[in-house]
Amino acid sequence: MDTKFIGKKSAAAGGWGALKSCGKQLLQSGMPISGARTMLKANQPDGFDCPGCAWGDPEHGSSFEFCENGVKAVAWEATEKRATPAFFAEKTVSELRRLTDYELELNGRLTHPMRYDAASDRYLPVAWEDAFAEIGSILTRLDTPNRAEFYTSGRASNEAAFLYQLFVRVYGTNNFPDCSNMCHEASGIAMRQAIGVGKGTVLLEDFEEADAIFVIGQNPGTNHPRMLGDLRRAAIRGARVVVFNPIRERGLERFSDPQDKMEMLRGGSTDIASLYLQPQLGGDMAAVRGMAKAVLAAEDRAVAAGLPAVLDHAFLTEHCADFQAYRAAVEATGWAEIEDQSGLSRQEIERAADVYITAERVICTWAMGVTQHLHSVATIREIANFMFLRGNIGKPGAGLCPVRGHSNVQGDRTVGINEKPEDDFLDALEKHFRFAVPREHGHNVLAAIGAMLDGSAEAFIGLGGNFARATPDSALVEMALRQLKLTVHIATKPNHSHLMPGEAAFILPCLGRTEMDLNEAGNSQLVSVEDSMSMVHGSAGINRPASPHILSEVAIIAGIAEATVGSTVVDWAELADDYDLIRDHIEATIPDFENYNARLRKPRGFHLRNAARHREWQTPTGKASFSSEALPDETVHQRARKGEGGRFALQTFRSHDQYNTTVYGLDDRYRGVYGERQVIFIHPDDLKAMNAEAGERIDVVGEHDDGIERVAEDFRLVPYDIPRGSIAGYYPELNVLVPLASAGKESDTPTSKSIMVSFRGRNAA
Ligand SMILES: Nc1nc2c(c(=O)[nH]1)N[C@H]1C(S)=C(S)[C@@H](COP(=O)(O)OP(=O)(O)OC[C@H]3O[C@@H](n4cnc5c(=O)[nH]c(N)nc54)[C@H](O)[C@@H]3O)O[C@H]1N2
Ligand SMILES: Nc1nc2c(c(=O)[nH]1)N[C@H]1C(S)=C(S)[C@@H](COP(=O)(O)OP(=O)(O)OC[C@H]3O[C@@H](n4cnc5c(=O)[nH]c(N)nc54)[C@H](O)[C@@H]3O)O[C@H]1N2
Ligand SMILES: [Mo]
Repeated sequence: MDTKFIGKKSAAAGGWGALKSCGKQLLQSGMPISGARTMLKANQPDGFDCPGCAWGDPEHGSSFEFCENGVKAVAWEATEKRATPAFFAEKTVSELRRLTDYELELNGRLTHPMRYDAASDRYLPVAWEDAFAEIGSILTRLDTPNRAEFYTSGRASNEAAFLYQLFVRVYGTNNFPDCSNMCHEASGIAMRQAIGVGKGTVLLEDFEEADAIFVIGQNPGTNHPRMLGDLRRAAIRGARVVVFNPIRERGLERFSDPQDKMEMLRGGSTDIASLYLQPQLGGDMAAVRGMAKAVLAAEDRAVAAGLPAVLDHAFLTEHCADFQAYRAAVEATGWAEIEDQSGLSRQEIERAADVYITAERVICTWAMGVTQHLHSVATIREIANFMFLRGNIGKPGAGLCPVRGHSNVQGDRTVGINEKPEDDFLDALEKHFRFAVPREHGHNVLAAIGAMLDGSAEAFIGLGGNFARATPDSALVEMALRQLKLTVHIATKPNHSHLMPGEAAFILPCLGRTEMDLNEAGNSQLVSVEDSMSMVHGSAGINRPASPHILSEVAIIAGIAEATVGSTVVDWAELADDYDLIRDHIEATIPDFENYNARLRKPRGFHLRNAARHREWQTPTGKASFSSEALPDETVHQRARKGEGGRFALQTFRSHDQYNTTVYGLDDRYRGVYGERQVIFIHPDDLKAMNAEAGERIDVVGEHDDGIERVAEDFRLVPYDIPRGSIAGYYPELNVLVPLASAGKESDTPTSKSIMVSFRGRNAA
């Protein structure tokens, strides 16, 4: 393979490159002085929760855990640059729309509440009271509350999210489209079916005891850098790390821990993966089924030879339902089908199964490479099946670990951001607050877009996030937002969603996690968040607010609520002035939050009980349930390979210099791409087969057959170590190619990792 364009393989992830990059980020973000002080308070008992990712914090959180991308997330929020009313006066909204995400981002923090003025096509400052009054008056005048959509991005604290869902339900709807719908929705659904709990079953400590860790469809080097520290420590003590990823991600190969002084001085690094397998896109269910087949075959051999069993029979008998049906399904799946669909050889899959069989304690982690496909729920059920075989749930050092994205996406769900709420929760709200809670299930992200497009939704309120850029079919969503009666964005920085104003449109600037949140009496307010390991802990900012004119998320929600539903059911102002009172309400309506206010103030917070971790199965069968689905008829990769050729299976992922739709910079250091984002990673032989040169520019054309033309223009082809037929490029630039009509079975998640495309020469058109 021509390795010229492939990122230099000798260097490890992390290390001096990471430190250098941090210095650069601090300078570019405009916060070099206060920066260092702010960093020292990230994820500390008396500091704020890092807004970067949802990985857990270590037991003794006293020494600062260094994380390059945490530094970026913090620096970008704590920037000294400001998007003031003068910034909005200078350009029309149409002009601002021409800026890239990166150019828009560079303008820094919002400082004033703004209202769109259609006559001048500009956002102008507005008084908070006027904004609240107008929003309230439009919302109350809608025919039904179901004509409004209330979006949440996963950064909102438990307190803000609880207050938000309370307001929306008092108002009268369950329309809660949420970033989770595009993220780990499939994990929650599959795990609830399999083990009765929609959350991961491991704690950080389990990583210290696991004999093997399977990392499927995830790039922690970029997206969860602190997880690499845990993988590295595991690798050093001899645990085996098995990776399934079509792309060779550098962080999963080798990692040099900036925390380890000796390693840094020696210029050394630690090998992370002991086995690195590169399946085709969407091939994981087949790969895991193959491993299960190998485990069952090993059991048969053991029985025949009179050797100790490979399966955990005690666990299977006492704790599991439907094992025999699963066994039959595995036997019915042939190796030819498994090899074809996974893109891996039987031998490779058997090697991975050997690691599993020889390990007493196994953890399996996964993220978007698993959840953003058509058959994600079935794949995660298959992962659970595989883990049941040797009882790898509910014992130390073992378990399921979906690695969450946004720092509080898990907490937001816990406190009620859910378009399909459980009856128990609604009953508790009704009893505690004494109002008629809406029972009809509401809209998720795709349903909300559908309702906006067909005119049945008229208002959009966004608690954070960048709805227009994070969702599929960008052009359609832009149109959908612009035809609404009302758009409201509660945000820290300007983004493209703000530039798609409805008839009445507001940008309401809020405090970020790093900033002090003071109440009327001048007392600092604490918020709380829940990480991927279900640890709930406090977070209090230390920086001065970006502007004296901005409010906390809680205060903004309370303002809108009061103007919309009044204060008879809930005294919003009182809650906004003392978050302890909000937590009292959470404690009164949601299980396992006993003594919330006291436990929250303990250094590491507290753990929300996970029944499956204790081998209590809250499933319909009362057991850990095997599923016995057949493999998908065809994956996107198998479909792309058929026909005349020239079709590819595209996945959209993150570069090293972005946080979702927030683009910090134009480099993707670990993949060797600098100064650009319009690239497509492709196997060198695929390049040759289509007579293309490395570096050639092409248009990427969507091949979803619904008659809609989707084109992403002007991308550069970059040869890369990726399976033939699979290609990759960055979100959100490629969201124009993600079809709204393609969604995961049961999860309804856009299939951002399996998009059928072809190329068109730049000169051909
Ligand atoms: N710095 C930073 N941190 C972040 C984020 C960020 O944007 N920047 N985003 C946050 C959020 S919201 C989330 S959800 C997480 C996302 O964390 P990740 O899930 O790591 O995010 P992606 O960049 O989408 O990477 C997907 C990985 O899955 C692989 N993959 C794609 N398709 C397949 C497949 O079919 N099979 C297998 N086995 N692998 C596949 C890709 O090659 C890639 O390595 O990170 C969170 N943390
Ligand atoms: N093609 C493709 N599409 C995807 C994905 C993919 O892999 N491929 N990934 C999906 C995933 S996993 C996710 S989670 C979604 C993410 O979707 P979102 O959560 O909607 O997007 P973000 O980019 O995280 O939102 C960034 C904006 O949030 C605001 N913000 C930042 N901090 C705060 C804060 O503290 N408070 C408030 N109120 N606002 C704040 C800022 O204005 C910023 O512009 O995108 C999804 N879309
Ligand atoms: Mo996410």
